Amino acid sequence: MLNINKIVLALIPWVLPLFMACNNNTKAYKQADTHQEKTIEDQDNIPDKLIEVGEGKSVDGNLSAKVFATDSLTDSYQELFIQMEDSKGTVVKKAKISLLPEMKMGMMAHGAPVIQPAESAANGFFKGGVIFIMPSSIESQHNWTINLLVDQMGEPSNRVNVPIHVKEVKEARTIAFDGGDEGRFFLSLIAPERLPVGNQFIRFMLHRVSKNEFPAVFDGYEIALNTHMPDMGHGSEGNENAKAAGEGYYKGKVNLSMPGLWEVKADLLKDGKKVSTEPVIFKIQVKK
Ligand SMILES: [Cu+2]
Repeated sequence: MLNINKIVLALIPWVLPLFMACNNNTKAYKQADTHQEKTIEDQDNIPDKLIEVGEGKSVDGNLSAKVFATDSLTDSYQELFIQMEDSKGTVVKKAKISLLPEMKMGMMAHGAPVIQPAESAANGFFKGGVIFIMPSSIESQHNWTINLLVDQMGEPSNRVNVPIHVKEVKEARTIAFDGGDEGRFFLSLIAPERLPVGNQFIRFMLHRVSKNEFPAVFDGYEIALNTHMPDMGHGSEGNENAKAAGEGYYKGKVNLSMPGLWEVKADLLKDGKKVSTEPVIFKIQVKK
Protein backbone atom coordinates (compact mmCIF):
# COMPACT_ATOMS: atom_id res chain seq x y z
CA MET A 1 0.00 0.00 0.00
CA LEU A 2 2.81 2.34 0.94
CA ASN A 3 4.28 2.07 -2.52
CA ILE A 4 0.93 2.81 -4.19
CA ASN A 5 0.51 5.95 -2.12
CA LYS A 6 3.96 7.08 -3.08
CA ILE A 7 3.23 6.62 -6.76
CA VAL A 8 -0.12 8.39 -6.51
CA LEU A 9 1.73 11.27 -4.85
CA ALA A 10 4.17 11.35 -7.75
CA LEU A 11 1.28 11.56 -10.19
CA ILE A 12 -1.06 13.95 -8.41
CA PRO A 13 0.12 17.25 -9.93
CA TRP A 14 -1.12 16.23 -13.37
CA VAL A 15 -3.61 13.40 -12.92
CA LEU A 16 -6.45 15.88 -12.70
CA PRO A 17 -5.62 18.01 -15.75
CA LEU A 18 -5.22 14.78 -17.70
CA PHE A 19 -8.75 13.83 -16.83
CA MET A 20 -9.98 17.21 -18.01
CA ALA A 21 -8.27 16.67 -21.34
CA CYS A 22 -9.23 13.05 -21.61
CA ASN A 23 -11.64 13.40 -24.50
CA ASN A 24 -9.02 14.16 -27.08
CA ASN A 25 -6.36 11.79 -28.25
CA THR A 26 -3.72 14.36 -29.17
CA LYS A 27 -1.48 13.17 -26.39
CA ALA A 28 -1.88 9.58 -27.47
CA TYR A 29 -0.86 10.27 -31.04
CA LYS A 30 1.96 12.54 -29.99
CA GLN A 31 3.36 9.70 -27.95
CA ALA A 32 2.97 7.42 -30.97
CA ASP A 33 5.23 9.72 -32.99
CA THR A 34 8.13 9.04 -30.66
CA HIS A 35 7.90 5.39 -31.64
CA GLN A 36 11.36 5.09 -33.16
CA GLU A 37 13.07 6.39 -30.03
CA LYS A 38 13.39 3.15 -28.15
CA THR A 39 13.02 -0.53 -28.69
CA ILE A 40 13.19 -3.43 -26.29
CA GLU A 41 16.36 -5.50 -26.17
CA ASP A 42 16.44 -8.77 -28.13
CA GLN A 43 13.36 -8.06 -30.23
CA ASP A 44 13.73 -11.48 -31.83
CA ASN A 45 14.06 -13.45 -28.64
CA ILE A 46 10.61 -15.00 -28.09
CA PRO A 47 10.34 -17.39 -25.10
CA ASP A 48 8.86 -20.85 -25.69
CA LYS A 49 6.36 -20.57 -22.87
CA LEU A 50 3.94 -17.67 -23.02
CA ILE A 51 0.56 -17.16 -21.43
CA GLU A 52 -2.23 -14.97 -22.77
CA VAL A 53 -2.90 -11.95 -20.56
CA GLY A 54 -5.49 -10.16 -22.66
CA GLU A 55 -7.17 -9.78 -26.01
CA GLY A 56 -9.20 -7.27 -27.95
CA LYS A 57 -10.73 -6.36 -31.29
CA SER A 58 -10.69 -3.08 -33.18
CA VAL A 59 -13.98 -1.16 -33.38
CA ASP A 60 -14.22 -1.80 -37.14
CA GLY A 61 -13.64 -5.52 -36.55
CA ASN A 62 -10.71 -5.62 -39.00
CA LEU A 63 -8.05 -6.39 -36.45
CA SER A 64 -7.81 -8.62 -33.41
CA ALA A 65 -4.93 -8.75 -30.97
CA LYS A 66 -3.78 -11.11 -28.26
CA VAL A 67 -1.25 -10.04 -25.66
CA PHE A 68 1.05 -12.63 -24.09
CA ALA A 69 3.63 -12.55 -21.30
CA THR A 70 5.91 -15.07 -19.62
CA ASP A 71 3.75 -15.04 -16.48
CA SER A 72 0.74 -13.17 -15.09
CA LEU A 73 1.42 -9.43 -15.07
CA THR A 74 2.66 -7.60 -11.99
CA ASP A 75 3.33 -3.94 -11.28
CA SER A 76 6.90 -4.00 -12.55
CA TYR A 77 8.90 -4.14 -15.80
CA GLN A 78 6.97 -6.51 -18.08
CA GLU A 79 7.81 -7.75 -21.53
CA LEU A 80 4.74 -8.17 -23.74
CA PHE A 81 4.32 -10.27 -26.87
CA ILE A 82 1.59 -9.15 -29.24
CA GLN A 83 -0.02 -11.29 -31.88
CA MET A 84 -2.38 -9.70 -34.41
CA GLU A 85 -4.69 -11.09 -37.04
CA ASP A 86 -6.66 -9.35 -39.74
CA SER A 87 -10.36 -10.06 -40.39
CA LYS A 88 -9.41 -13.06 -42.61
CA GLY A 89 -7.38 -14.63 -39.83
CA THR A 90 -4.01 -13.82 -41.41
CA VAL A 91 -1.26 -13.11 -38.90
CA VAL A 92 0.08 -9.56 -39.22
CA LYS A 93 3.86 -9.56 -39.68
CA LYS A 94 4.59 -5.91 -40.40
CA ALA A 95 3.03 -2.98 -38.57
CA LYS A 96 3.94 0.02 -36.55
CA ILE A 97 2.38 -0.64 -33.16
CA SER A 98 2.35 1.98 -30.46
CA LEU A 99 1.59 0.69 -27.00
CA LEU A 100 -0.41 3.11 -24.91
CA PRO A 101 -1.07 1.74 -21.46
CA GLU A 102 -3.74 3.57 -19.53
CA MET A 103 -4.95 3.17 -15.97
CA LYS A 104 -8.38 4.51 -15.16
CA MET A 105 -8.73 5.38 -11.50
CA GLY A 106 -12.37 6.34 -11.13
CA MET A 107 -12.58 9.82 -12.67
CA MET A 108 -8.83 10.04 -13.34
CA ALA A 109 -6.38 8.36 -15.66
CA HIS A 110 -2.65 8.01 -16.19
CA GLY A 111 -0.19 6.14 -18.37
CA ALA A 112 3.05 4.25 -17.77
CA PRO A 113 6.56 3.99 -19.23
CA VAL A 114 6.63 1.92 -22.43
CA ILE A 115 9.13 0.16 -24.63
CA GLN A 116 7.73 0.21 -28.15
CA PRO A 117 7.96 -2.90 -30.35
CA ALA A 118 9.89 -3.10 -33.61
CA GLU A 119 7.91 -2.88 -36.85
CA SER A 120 8.29 -6.51 -37.85
CA ALA A 121 7.12 -9.53 -35.91
CA ALA A 122 9.49 -12.30 -34.82
CA ASN A 123 7.79 -15.71 -34.94
CA GLY A 124 4.49 -13.89 -35.30
CA PHE A 125 5.02 -11.76 -32.17
CA PHE A 126 5.69 -8.05 -31.77
CA LYS A 127 7.74 -7.72 -28.62
CA GLY A 128 7.44 -4.63 -26.48
CA GLY A 129 7.17 -3.73 -22.84
CA VAL A 130 5.33 -1.74 -20.23
CA ILE A 131 6.38 -0.76 -16.75
CA PHE A 132 3.16 -1.01 -14.80
CA ILE A 133 3.60 1.59 -12.09
CA MET A 134 0.54 0.44 -10.12
CA PRO A 135 -1.38 -2.80 -9.70
CA SER A 136 -5.02 -3.14 -10.80
CA SER A 137 -7.56 -3.01 -8.02
CA ILE A 138 -11.07 -4.29 -8.53
CA GLU A 139 -12.33 -2.83 -5.22
CA SER A 140 -10.97 0.65 -5.98
CA GLN A 141 -11.84 0.39 -9.70
CA HIS A 142 -8.27 0.91 -10.85
CA ASN A 143 -8.26 -0.71 -14.26
CA TRP A 144 -5.50 -1.06 -16.85
CA THR A 145 -6.05 -1.12 -20.59
CA ILE A 146 -3.33 -1.45 -23.19
CA ASN A 147 -4.34 0.54 -26.25
CA LEU A 148 -2.61 -0.60 -29.40
CA LEU A 149 -2.40 2.02 -32.15
CA VAL A 150 -1.72 0.10 -35.31
CA ASP A 151 -0.43 1.45 -38.62
CA GLN A 152 -0.07 -0.92 -41.53
CA MET A 153 1.07 -0.11 -45.06
CA GLY A 154 -1.93 0.70 -47.26
CA GLU A 155 -4.41 0.35 -44.40
CA PRO A 156 -6.16 3.01 -42.35
CA SER A 157 -4.81 3.46 -38.82
CA ASN A 158 -6.52 1.22 -36.36
CA ARG A 159 -6.84 0.84 -32.65
CA VAL A 160 -7.34 -2.18 -30.43
CA ASN A 161 -8.03 -1.84 -26.72
CA VAL A 162 -6.91 -4.73 -24.58
CA PRO A 163 -8.09 -4.79 -20.94
CA ILE A 164 -5.56 -6.49 -18.68
CA HIS A 165 -5.15 -7.30 -15.00
CA VAL A 166 -1.98 -6.39 -13.11
CA LYS A 167 -1.27 -8.09 -9.78
CA GLU A 168 0.70 -6.46 -7.00
CA VAL A 169 4.30 -7.65 -6.59
CA LYS A 170 5.37 -8.71 -3.08
CA GLU A 171 8.37 -6.39 -3.07
CA ALA A 172 8.41 -3.20 -5.12
CA ARG A 173 10.27 -3.43 -8.41
CA THR A 174 9.43 0.08 -9.63
CA ILE A 175 10.03 2.97 -7.26
CA ALA A 176 9.23 6.66 -7.75
CA PHE A 177 11.72 9.10 -6.28
CA ASP A 178 12.67 12.73 -6.26
CA GLY A 179 15.85 13.80 -8.03
CA GLY A 180 15.98 17.40 -6.76
CA ASP A 181 16.57 19.80 -9.66
CA GLU A 182 16.62 16.85 -12.04
CA GLY A 183 12.92 16.19 -11.47
CA ARG A 184 11.10 13.00 -10.59
CA PHE A 185 12.00 9.52 -11.79
CA PHE A 186 10.89 5.92 -11.83
CA LEU A 187 13.64 3.38 -11.29
CA SER A 188 12.67 -0.18 -12.20
CA LEU A 189 14.67 -3.19 -11.17
CA ILE A 190 14.47 -5.86 -13.87
CA ALA A 191 14.74 -8.94 -11.70
CA PRO A 192 12.48 -11.67 -10.36
CA GLU A 193 11.48 -11.84 -6.71
CA ARG A 194 14.33 -14.26 -6.00
CA LEU A 195 17.90 -14.30 -7.22
CA PRO A 196 20.67 -16.87 -6.76
CA VAL A 197 23.64 -16.34 -4.43
CA GLY A 198 26.67 -14.71 -6.02
CA ASN A 199 28.17 -11.65 -7.63
CA GLN A 200 25.96 -10.97 -10.62
CA PHE A 201 24.83 -8.51 -13.23
CA ILE A 202 21.69 -6.59 -12.42
CA ARG A 203 19.62 -4.45 -14.78
CA PHE A 204 17.41 -1.43 -14.34
CA MET A 205 15.39 0.96 -16.45
CA LEU A 206 15.29 4.65 -15.63
CA HIS A 207 12.38 6.91 -16.67
CA ARG A 208 11.70 10.53 -16.04
CA VAL A 209 8.25 11.56 -14.83
CA SER A 210 7.17 14.41 -17.07
CA LYS A 211 3.47 15.05 -16.61
CA ASN A 212 1.84 12.01 -18.17
CA GLU A 213 4.89 11.10 -20.22
CA PHE A 214 7.69 8.89 -19.06
CA PRO A 215 10.68 9.29 -21.36
CA ALA A 216 13.46 6.74 -20.88
CA VAL A 217 16.65 8.34 -19.58
CA PHE A 218 19.37 7.21 -21.95
CA ASP A 219 22.59 8.52 -20.45
CA GLY A 220 24.28 11.15 -18.32
CA TYR A 221 23.39 9.26 -15.17
CA GLU A 222 24.79 6.44 -13.11
CA ILE A 223 23.14 4.38 -10.37
CA ALA A 224 25.28 3.73 -7.30
CA LEU A 225 24.47 0.35 -5.77
CA ASN A 226 24.92 -0.61 -2.14
CA THR A 227 23.97 -3.97 -0.67
CA HIS A 228 22.82 -4.68 2.84
CA MET A 229 21.42 -7.65 4.77
CA PRO A 230 19.00 -6.07 7.24
CA ASP A 231 18.73 -9.19 9.42
CA MET A 232 22.48 -9.58 9.77
CA GLY A 233 23.73 -6.00 9.69
CA HIS A 234 26.33 -6.41 6.97
CA GLY A 235 26.75 -5.55 3.34
CA SER A 236 29.06 -6.88 0.66
CA GLU A 237 32.04 -5.79 -1.42
CA GLY A 238 32.28 -6.00 -5.17
CA ASN A 239 29.15 -4.09 -6.24
CA GLU A 240 29.53 -2.01 -9.38
CA ASN A 241 27.52 1.09 -10.24
CA ALA A 242 24.91 0.56 -12.93
CA LYS A 243 25.87 2.44 -16.10
CA ALA A 244 23.81 3.37 -19.15
CA ALA A 245 23.49 0.38 -21.47
CA GLY A 246 21.40 2.15 -24.12
CA GLU A 247 17.70 2.89 -24.59
CA GLY A 248 17.09 3.62 -20.92
CA TYR A 249 18.57 0.37 -19.62
CA TYR A 250 21.27 0.46 -16.93
CA LYS A 251 23.51 -2.42 -16.03
CA GLY A 252 25.60 -2.94 -12.89
CA LYS A 253 26.73 -5.66 -10.50
CA VAL A 254 25.64 -6.71 -7.03
CA ASN A 255 27.41 -9.16 -4.80
CA LEU A 256 24.66 -11.10 -3.01
CA SER A 257 27.15 -13.20 -1.11
CA MET A 258 24.84 -15.39 0.99
CA PRO A 259 21.22 -16.63 1.04
CA GLY A 260 18.57 -14.54 2.79
CA LEU A 261 16.90 -11.18 2.46
CA TRP A 262 19.00 -8.44 0.85
CA GLU A 263 18.36 -4.79 0.28
CA VAL A 264 19.84 -3.10 -2.75
CA LYS A 265 20.01 0.64 -2.21
CA ALA A 266 20.16 2.70 -5.37
CA ASP A 267 21.31 6.32 -5.52
CA LEU A 268 20.99 8.29 -8.73
CA LEU A 269 24.20 10.11 -9.67
CA LYS A 270 24.75 12.81 -12.24
CA ASP A 271 28.36 13.67 -13.08
CA GLY A 272 29.34 11.60 -10.05
CA LYS A 273 27.15 13.62 -7.67
CA LYS A 274 24.15 12.15 -5.89
CA VAL A 275 20.92 13.76 -7.07
CA SER A 276 18.27 11.45 -5.54
CA THR A 277 16.94 13.04 -2.38
CA GLU A 278 15.16 10.01 -0.95
CA PRO A 279 16.20 6.39 -0.43
CA VAL A 280 15.40 3.94 -3.22
CA ILE A 281 15.57 0.43 -1.80
CA PHE A 282 14.77 -2.85 -3.54
CA LYS A 283 14.31 -6.01 -1.47
CA ILE A 284 15.54 -9.27 -2.95
CA GLN A 285 15.24 -12.80 -1.57
CA VAL A 286 18.45 -14.65 -2.30
CA LYS A 287 18.41 -18.43 -2.48
CA LYS A 288 21.26 -20.94 -2.48
CU1 LIG B 1 -2.97 4.11 -11.17
